[in-house]
Amino acid sequence: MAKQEYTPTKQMKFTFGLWTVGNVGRDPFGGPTREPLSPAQIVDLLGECEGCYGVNFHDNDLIPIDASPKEADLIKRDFRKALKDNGLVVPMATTNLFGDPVFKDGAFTSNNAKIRAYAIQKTMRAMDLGAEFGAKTYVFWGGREGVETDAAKNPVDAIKRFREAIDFLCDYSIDQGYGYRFAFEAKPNEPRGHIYFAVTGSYLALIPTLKHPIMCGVNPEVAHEHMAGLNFVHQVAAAIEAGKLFHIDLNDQEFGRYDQDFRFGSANLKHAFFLVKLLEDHKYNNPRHFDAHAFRQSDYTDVKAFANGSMRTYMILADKAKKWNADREIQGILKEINVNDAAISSLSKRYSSAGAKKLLAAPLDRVKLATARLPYEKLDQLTMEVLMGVR
Ligand code: GCO
Ligand code: MN
Ligand code: MN
Repeated sequence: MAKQEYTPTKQMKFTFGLWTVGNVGRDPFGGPTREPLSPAQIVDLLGECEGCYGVNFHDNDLIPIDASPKEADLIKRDFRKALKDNGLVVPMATTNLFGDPVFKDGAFTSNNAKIRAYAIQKTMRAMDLGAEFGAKTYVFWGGREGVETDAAKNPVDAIKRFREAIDFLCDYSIDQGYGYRFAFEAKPNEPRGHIYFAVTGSYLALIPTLKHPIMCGVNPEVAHEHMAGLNFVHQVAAAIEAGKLFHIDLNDQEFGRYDQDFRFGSANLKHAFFLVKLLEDHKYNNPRHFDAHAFRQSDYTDVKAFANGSMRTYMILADKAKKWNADREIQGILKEINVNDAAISSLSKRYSSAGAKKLLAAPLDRVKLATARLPYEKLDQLTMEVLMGVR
């Protein structure tokens, strides 16, 4: 592949959040290392990153929580102009239900009915704001929906309260004709000691119990499942198989560490490769959102390198996935390990009592079956060689 073919294209729907490239480098131990940029300036920065498709926001990334209506109008005007000037869209919006002290013990799952109502009210307003800019995906990340001690909250009530809020907000979206699809984002901890709906699978189990399951899906994030020590690719596969992968947060994370939000592909390249291969093989066509931020040491020129690098890594891995799929030796091994037998499959694929009887009588020799070759060392080495660029 020629070098310029790694250049990202709009068709890839690469997006960044205002809070990602606009991150000022604050951490729990130190203040900002970068001057804050206005939303319009962040859009200008992304406009300089070739192939970037869009920008997402929390309500308060765009409009500060205490802004006057007049201030809000000015910010929106500048933001809208920057979007137009830079040819960027807003595919996703979300609510900040974690930053303000009112949410210190949760939003939709708070023990206080007034705080739960305020969280729903704030989300309705944030949905109005997202719709104003054309967002069609609405993300729910329950950053404060959890506990440090289970003495504080009933975890069964928490699920019921969360469901109640989502059912209400689905109806609000329908009522307003917004056409949103809701995408739930799981995280096991940080900032809470324990967050409810800890993994993507928790939301996949919740969705069929909602009032409007069709409009609800998931927004898995690499780092969140890796924080829990899980295989992210398998979580995403479950979402794809259920038809629920509405959005994805791409970043990276060392296993067992704090929430690092590293540039996509920068920590676990092999996992990133299998993730990209999974998305590309299944023709994933929703936004590919980089929910990460540049190192605290970076200046804004380096932040652009971070944004360009995120997209470029994805493009390179997509090319590697193509190479893997086209590799004859790899395909030969896949053929060898995938043993097909139409006659036996016709008995085991769908139940019938006659078929079951035949299957019971089938001569399946376990000792012989166990001798089939599984050359996975070879297959994995070939995979690594594709990744290392020598094949
Ligand atoms: C995090 C989360 C957030 C969410 C965002 C959108 O770990 O802080 O990933 O960045 O993705 O709030 O809902
Ligand atoms: Mn995160
Ligand atoms: Mn995220």
